[in-house]
Amino acid sequence: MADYLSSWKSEPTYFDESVKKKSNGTNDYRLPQEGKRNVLITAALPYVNNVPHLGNIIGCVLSGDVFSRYCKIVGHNSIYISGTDEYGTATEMKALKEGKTSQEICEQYYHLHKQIYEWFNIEFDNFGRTSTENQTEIAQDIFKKLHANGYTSVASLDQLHCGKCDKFLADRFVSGTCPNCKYEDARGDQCDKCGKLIDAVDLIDPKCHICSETPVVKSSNHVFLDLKQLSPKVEEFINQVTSAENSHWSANAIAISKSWIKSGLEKRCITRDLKWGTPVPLEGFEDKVFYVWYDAPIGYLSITKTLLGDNWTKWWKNPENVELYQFIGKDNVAFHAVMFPSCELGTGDKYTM
Ligand code: B3M
Ligand code: ZN
Repeated sequence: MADYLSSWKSEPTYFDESVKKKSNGTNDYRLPQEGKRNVLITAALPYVNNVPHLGNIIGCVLSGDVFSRYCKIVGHNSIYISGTDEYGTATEMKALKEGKTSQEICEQYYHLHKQIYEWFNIEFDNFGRTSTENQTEIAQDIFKKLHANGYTSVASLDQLHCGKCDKFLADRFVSGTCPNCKYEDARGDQCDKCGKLIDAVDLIDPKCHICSETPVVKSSNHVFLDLKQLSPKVEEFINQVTSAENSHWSANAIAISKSWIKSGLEKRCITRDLKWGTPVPLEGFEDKVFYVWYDAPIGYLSITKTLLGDNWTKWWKNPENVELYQFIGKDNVAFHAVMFPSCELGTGDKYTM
């Protein structure tokens, strides 16, 4: 990996420099302006645990870049935001495999991602990361408002626990035989052979992925987001955006989000028994973090804050004057079009959506 990194000749960290120059410490760099079209553009945040491949670049980063360059050329006022998605089991697993800490993995791969996009001359206004203070602040603020407004609940959940590692085995930390197709190396969240989503406690002959011991079922408390209660609000939002004359949602995005609404939203667990993630600001949850998919879309907001300081809200809490364009893959539609908007609406704050 070190060789791979040092073989990148592109010297200057080009957008850091430009950000420094333009912002000049005044935080007035590219804020929405009255009388202009203010266009906020995001590209899905790639997981930090892998080397980016052409699929990542073609899938959304390059399309977003083309659109952002177009906006700038025609004189719209726009910023283009992305960064690495750094929390969750994917990072913890990689760290275990490489004998490093999660922080070290993020440090290494964040720079690798950044350099590769620079090499492709992708012109972000900021390519940031999710493991920051700004992320904690905004993710906790949104959660506290959801909690205060009665959109969360706490319930006990059965999970596999490894006595030897003293660890609840979330998602990829456990493997066993798939209860559906009997494939012997199914993961705790999904079977790679038959593709079925799995509840880890249903695995046959489960084994801890770290030490190979047999885990036992143990229950612990988790926070759930009450999507059912939020469903009318999010349905109204989806209908309103997709029926607007200037709607730009893809046919895929419309079909996927409407089918989620149609089949009915259920409450979803938004916490995990992991160490690497945004802390949950609730008594009794000191050992848990937010689920990576609760956290990830908030990355767009926190990465904007890293660029603009408190002025981030001028883009993200300004629906009257800002148009938001998000470039994402089709696997990420439900999270961007249903789950995250539900969280935003549940806070009662006015977000740019
Ligand atoms: N990291 C999944 C992916 O890379 C996820 C996207 C987050 S976007 C907020 O496909
Ligand atoms: Zn174990």
